[in-house]
Amino acid sequence: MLAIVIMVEHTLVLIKPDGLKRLLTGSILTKLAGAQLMIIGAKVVRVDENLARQHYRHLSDKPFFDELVKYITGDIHGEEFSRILAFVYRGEDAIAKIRKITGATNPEEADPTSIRGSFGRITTTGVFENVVHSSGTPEEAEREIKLWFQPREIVCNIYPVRETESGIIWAWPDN
Ligand code: IDP
Ligand code: MG
Repeated sequence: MLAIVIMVEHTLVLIKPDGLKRLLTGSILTKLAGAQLMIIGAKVVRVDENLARQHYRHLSDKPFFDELVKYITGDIHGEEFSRILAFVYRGEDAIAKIRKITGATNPEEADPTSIRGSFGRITTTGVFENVVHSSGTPEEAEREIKLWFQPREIVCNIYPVRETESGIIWAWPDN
């Protein structure tokens, strides 16, 4: 008998400050809906420098890192747009499906029908303002989801939790 294994995955999507400033939320969510996944977490977040540095810690040795932190905290786009929309998507093959719709990191190399290919740009300071973030691997997704969301903010139980005096937290935060 042939067994078919369906890999249900979770992935973090962020709409970055440029996406919000340019009123792209509706267009982005419409493109993401093409993946036919389920949204199980959603919120608006004011990103401080600590969260930005944690999120992009794998890039801390890059020459563009400080500009990247300014971009994600909204420093470049002004106080009103110092925020990000964060989503957790769930479903079969979710990571690859969302990455395809997101497009390549460099907006000039991204498929023109992808989100980054349609809406991204490279600033004069060299930052790839590519409108959205999406997790690249299951390990990255788990680290990022635990960084951006508390267990109670997600409507499914996706990772082990533990109870403390101050509430329910991730059992093994990996940040
Ligand atoms: P990803 O967002 O496609 O996963 P990463 O390598 O994880 O790509 O980089 C995170 C973010 O850092 C990118 O989305 C982009 O905003 C910025 N970035 C990455 N590489 C460069 C670069 O070479 N120049 C300028 N910005 C970059
Ligand atoms: Mg990445």
